[in-house]
Amino acid sequence: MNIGIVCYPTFGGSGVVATELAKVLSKKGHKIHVLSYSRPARLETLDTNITYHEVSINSYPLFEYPPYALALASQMVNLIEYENLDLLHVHYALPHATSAYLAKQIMMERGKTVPIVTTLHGTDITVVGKDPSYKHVVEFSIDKSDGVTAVSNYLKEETYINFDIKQDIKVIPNFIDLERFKKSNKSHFKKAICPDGEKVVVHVSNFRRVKRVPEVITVFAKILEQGIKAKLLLVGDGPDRQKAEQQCRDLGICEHTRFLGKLDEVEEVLSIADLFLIPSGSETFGLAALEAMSCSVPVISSNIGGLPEVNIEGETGYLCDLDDTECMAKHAVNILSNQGLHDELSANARKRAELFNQDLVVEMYESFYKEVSEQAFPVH
Ligand code: GMT
Repeated sequence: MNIGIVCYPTFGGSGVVATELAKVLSKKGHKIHVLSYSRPARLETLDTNITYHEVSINSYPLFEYPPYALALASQMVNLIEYENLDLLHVHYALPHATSAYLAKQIMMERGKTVPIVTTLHGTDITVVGKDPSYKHVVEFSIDKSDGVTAVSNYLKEETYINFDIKQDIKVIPNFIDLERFKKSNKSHFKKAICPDGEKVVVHVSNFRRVKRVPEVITVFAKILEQGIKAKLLLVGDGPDRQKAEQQCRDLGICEHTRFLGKLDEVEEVLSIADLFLIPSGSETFGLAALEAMSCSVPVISSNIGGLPEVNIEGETGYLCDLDDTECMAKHAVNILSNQGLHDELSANARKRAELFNQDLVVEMYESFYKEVSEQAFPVH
């Protein structure tokens, strides 16, 4: 198929999922056109089946707010018309689903139509989408898509609770490249970071408030208080980084904590991890947890959103109430001081990650594309 994929380019989960989907579909022989306002972080290498198109948005003295959604719709029209798209798949409802609806209407006036698939990822529903300033448009645009997917059962339910949507929503979870995300031998790295054989606790996020980075530091301080020799590696960057660094200084635990910044090869850090912490305040799926589990790392998470669909209590790790750092620290100490328990959880974590194998999940997208196309253009 000739597929257009629209996404945000930043380090957020929706951009990662969209880009990885583009790469797998291209390997399977589909022609992919990725449309974004800058090159997505994971679309770094040349791929003959993937063409990247940038939305150019010119400013004008009258525009205090340049109309990105319109420039995007106009570029979508170009792609549908000149690249002969069979289907347009937009990731994150706002404004992508709205621009896609507009592009489709324009094309219908020209006698051509193309099915639109919208994938709901997270804050497009749980935060921004239900904000009264956007709600009506988001609701309308999702409902007008020809096919809608959500990354977890939780997100599907949230969408029905918050919006008046008649469309069926198909749950297609996040997926993982099991070959890339697997525990590999990084003993040199481990020795350099942990010269005294300390345990390694890892957190990966964009350091927004929702990720609860200060709570990660609090849990880690409690782990140290219990006499566990450990290092905390924090991967990523964002608004809460300075606050977290200050917290480390205040707690006097800087020598045990390393802020590694944004990293592409997260799997290298996960390969030396003994435990992954994800205490998020909202998480529709938790791709970062899946990446850790795929590298055989037990996970301690909050029990909110879609996380219980990924991390299974007592099997792949533990889940605690939001902000219950005591509970998280208690389980962390237990895992880090009991090798048998650790080994069992890590084997289970990898096994569970295998259920989200990218080959299986991308096939789900392909069948959904087929289904949506057949509904849009029934064969008589
Ligand atoms: O909504 C966000 O905060 C960012 C969002 C995205 O679209 O980049 O991340 C979400 O999508 C990921 C991929 O589907 C999920 O794994 C994340 O759980 C989800 N983040 C949140 O819900 C906070």
